[in-house]
Amino acid sequence: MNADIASWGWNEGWGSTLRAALLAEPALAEAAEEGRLAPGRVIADGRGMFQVAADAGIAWCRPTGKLWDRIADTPEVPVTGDWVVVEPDERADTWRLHTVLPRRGTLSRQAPTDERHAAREHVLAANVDVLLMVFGLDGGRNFTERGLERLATIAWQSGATPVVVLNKADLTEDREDAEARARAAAPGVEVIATSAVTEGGLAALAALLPAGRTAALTGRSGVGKSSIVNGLVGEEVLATGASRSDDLRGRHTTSSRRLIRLASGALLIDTPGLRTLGLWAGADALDDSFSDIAELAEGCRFSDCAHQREPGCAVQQALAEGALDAGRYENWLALQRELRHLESRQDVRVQLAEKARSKALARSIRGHYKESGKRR
Ligand SMILES: Nc1nc2c(ncn2[C@@H]2O[C@H](COP(=O)(O)OP(=O)(O)OP(=O)(O)O)[C@@H](O)[C@H]2O)c(=O)[nH]1
Ligand SMILES: [Mg+2]
Ligand SMILES: [Zn+2]
Repeated sequence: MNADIASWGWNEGWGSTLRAALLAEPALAEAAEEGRLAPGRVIADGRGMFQVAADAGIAWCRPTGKLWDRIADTPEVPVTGDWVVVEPDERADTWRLHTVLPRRGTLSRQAPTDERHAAREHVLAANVDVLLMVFGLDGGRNFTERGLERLATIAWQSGATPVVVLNKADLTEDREDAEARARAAAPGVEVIATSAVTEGGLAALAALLPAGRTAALTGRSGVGKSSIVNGLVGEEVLATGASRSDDLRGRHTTSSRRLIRLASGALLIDTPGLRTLGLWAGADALDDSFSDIAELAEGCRFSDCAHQREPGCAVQQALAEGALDAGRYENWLALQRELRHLESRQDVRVQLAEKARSKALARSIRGHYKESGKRR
């Protein structure tokens, strides 16, 4: 496998993104002219440090003070998958990271905070082309249609093409039933059943991962994300967890994100399992994950139909005729409520920022008058 950044997914498109980013920052453009800077990809991240693969090699990098002042505690902090500009230095243990190139898309959830704080975005991975939504067919909560609908909503927002992976197919007799349920819960999304143990389905999965493309795996802890990566690599490159009993449910095997190259040239981001997946999305996010309902809604008599008790509601009619599953409809309503609630919390945040700004402005105006008063 070659060590150049093309093998990490760099292409002409990123080349022009880089040129545009340098144009916007003259100081960086100058350093780049002098050959001191190079593009690289974040392949692991943790605690303000970022492991970057560049043509010069792989090194842990630290953002410059100037960059960190601007992005610390914001969603702009680099994550695995990001393309960045670094300053390779063979004499140093760590390199300096100067800037993050604009992302093609982010996989984001709502950061788990309590209601007293403003809603915040938690970026899980960046620049993902294919999102593998992994579930486990070992019974219980490792595969539910409602969980899939939530994850698919997040997936469509990421800009990646979602794929449903029903793993642990060796543990079920009802594989076909599970596949049918997945297809109904995620219309238009490819569904693949796999087993990391028998390796069944892994070839079909690999066929969806072309060279130079980046896929990320997401799903609950223990569904087999890291096992699938190992199966695709053909080697135990990642630690996997022993099957857990219920009292150990809280334990996660993977604790940080990592980007891994396959011999085929495809790139895979393994992520830790997450307990909560709050939506981070705009109001129209459900139009993709619930495209069937969005389509039905176009046939409602009133354009502002809430699809609950209105006359001439095509959604209610589909429910009554059994063409639309009641559980799916209820979840759609619930996710809609969640999005509206998120919007209102974001509004609060905007209001607070606005308030802080006008306060600061008032203070500086007051200061100005004081100053000029003194001078007079
Ligand atoms: N029977 C069976 N077991 C599997 C399969 N895939 C994974 N496992 C087992 O499930 C357990 C969890 O697998 P991991 O790959 O660590 O799961 P994970 O999704 O990476 O979990 P986190 O890193 O905690 O998010 C391990 O004991 C695996 O051996 C499968 O297809 N069939
Ligand atoms: Mg794992
Ligand atoms: Zn309606």
